[in-house]
Amino acid sequence: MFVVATAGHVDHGKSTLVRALTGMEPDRWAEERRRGMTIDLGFAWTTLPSGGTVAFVDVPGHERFVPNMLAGVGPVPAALIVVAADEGWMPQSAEHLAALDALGVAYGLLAVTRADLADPGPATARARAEIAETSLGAVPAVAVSGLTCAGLPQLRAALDRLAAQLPAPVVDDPVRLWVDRSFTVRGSGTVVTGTLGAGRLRVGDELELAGADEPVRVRGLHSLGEARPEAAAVARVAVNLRGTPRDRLGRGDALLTPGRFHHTDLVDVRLAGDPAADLPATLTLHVGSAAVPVRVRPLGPDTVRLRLARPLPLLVGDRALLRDPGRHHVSGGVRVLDVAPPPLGRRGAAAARAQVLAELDGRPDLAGELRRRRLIRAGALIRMGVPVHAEPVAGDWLADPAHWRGLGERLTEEVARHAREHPLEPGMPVDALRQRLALPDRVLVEALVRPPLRIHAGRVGAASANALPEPVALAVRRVRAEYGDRPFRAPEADRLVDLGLGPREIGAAVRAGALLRLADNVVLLPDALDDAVRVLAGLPQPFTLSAARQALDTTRRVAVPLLELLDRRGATRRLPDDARIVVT
Ligand SMILES: Nc1nc2c(ncn2[C@@H]2O[C@H](COP(=O)(O)OP(=O)(O)OP(=O)(O)O)[C@@H](O)[C@H]2O)c(=O)[nH]1
Ligand SMILES: [Mg+2]
Repeated sequence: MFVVATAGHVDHGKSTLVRALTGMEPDRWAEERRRGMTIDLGFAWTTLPSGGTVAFVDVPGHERFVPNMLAGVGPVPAALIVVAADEGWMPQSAEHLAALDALGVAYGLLAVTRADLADPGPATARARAEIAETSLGAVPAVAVSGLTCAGLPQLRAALDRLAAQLPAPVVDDPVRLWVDRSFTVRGSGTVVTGTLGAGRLRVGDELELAGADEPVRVRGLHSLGEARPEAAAVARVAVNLRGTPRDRLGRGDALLTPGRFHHTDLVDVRLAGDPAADLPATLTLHVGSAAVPVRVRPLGPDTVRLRLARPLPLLVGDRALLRDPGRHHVSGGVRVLDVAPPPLGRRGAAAARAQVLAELDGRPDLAGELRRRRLIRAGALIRMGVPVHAEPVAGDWLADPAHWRGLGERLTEEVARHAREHPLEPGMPVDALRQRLALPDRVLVEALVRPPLRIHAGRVGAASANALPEPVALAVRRVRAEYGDRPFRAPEADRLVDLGLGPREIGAAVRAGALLRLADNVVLLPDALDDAVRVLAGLPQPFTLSAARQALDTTRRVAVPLLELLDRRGATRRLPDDARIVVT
């Protein structure tokens, strides 16, 4: 299927032509038929000579209904421009064409209607000249009469050729279905319709609806008036939503593949064509089927920041148009450059931002995004419309390579500085590092730690065992030299002071495994435990505290806590009479 929107001045014969081509009535409302004028969008379809299907979105031509017209053409990439032979080029011919141009519509056909009433030549020449200046370029023209049906076979053939030119839809893309109509069907509930330009919908799918906390579920699907289990782009679809009240959504809302779109009320855009230095401060932004008031803040010569009155699911590269509803004037097309732009707080920030924007063209650019954002989750980029084809540095975090290298260097410096300032601590706490480097997630700190640094017990420090601060390491070496051959003699309190081993130093040495603490101010070298078990095993079993003290050649000050530690570790067992045995 391919979808074409009509365009053209009021009464030039758009609906008559659609009716003649399809046999269906595009003017759905009684009021439209009574007044002979289209007010809102109409939908009709027919089979072409090739066997393919064309669906029409028929738009109103009256200037009052231009917003409805824009909701119809927004999501549709091809246009059937209708000009009456007897009236020729008229104001809404021009305004509709300006809208198509602003949206960058590149595929179209010209039908010069009412050719039974006047020579179609002049109207055709003028219209083709006007159209040639726009994104549509040179388009084929067919003279027709909706009354006599003259020219309809040629128009059908031309539609077939147009269909063949259209780029193939991307059916793997996420769905963003702009709602153009919503209504209630008795017994089924809420139904919305739209033009599915990309992706695929299935009955049972869960979709996201902006502003709704809960996902909505596809209960039924219709396309071309028939129920279907699935519909792939391009298609006109009617979606029945389970359990969604009718007042929850309407024209301008979008049904989305969950998690794939960023809802934003702030975008930086490039103005197409003649950038208007005198752009009004408030305009209406039309994108998809949505129309949202925006405040315009000029940045560069052809770039502006738009503050939207409500958030929309926009992507980098989206085309939209700005219109001044008061003046009935399409101010121009825009291309979305950034859907999550930085705030402009500081002086000079706007000028700096303008320079950044000057480099952007609306094509998603991963390397550029990383350079500008430095650190961002892959999911956030995907939701902006930037495909991610880079390895995360940690979790789903992506980093600009230069920034990441810089962070690694800063981490090393911070750890070294921390070690100098807190020589007795076994490294810098991961969370302190995270704050210091202003990182949003501790997995990033963990990923930045490289040998010889390592993470141990929530701290980042040197990996080697001699990670002990030098004064403590020296003191431990002296203990070893002095007590190596009397391993169960612990230095007395005053000796510890001489050695420079206060409680904090002892704590550091114990954490590093360089000393063994039996009690306050009672420390041994760490191999003493195994040695003690060996000596005690050589005693007649069971043995008394006093026998142990003698065998170990030590004092009660050491022997009591040492045996208690051995008990706790299960190396010795204390019997009811206070004697012990070595557990083998
Ligand atoms: N003689 C003649 N009359 C036509 C032809 N096409 C349309 N008309 C008449 O022109 C009038 C307007 O036609 P519509 O098809 O309603 O025009 P429209 O472009 O859909 O108008 P809006 O939707 O209001 O913008 C009607 O009275 C039609 O009968 C044609 O090819 N020949
Ligand atoms: Mg009409």
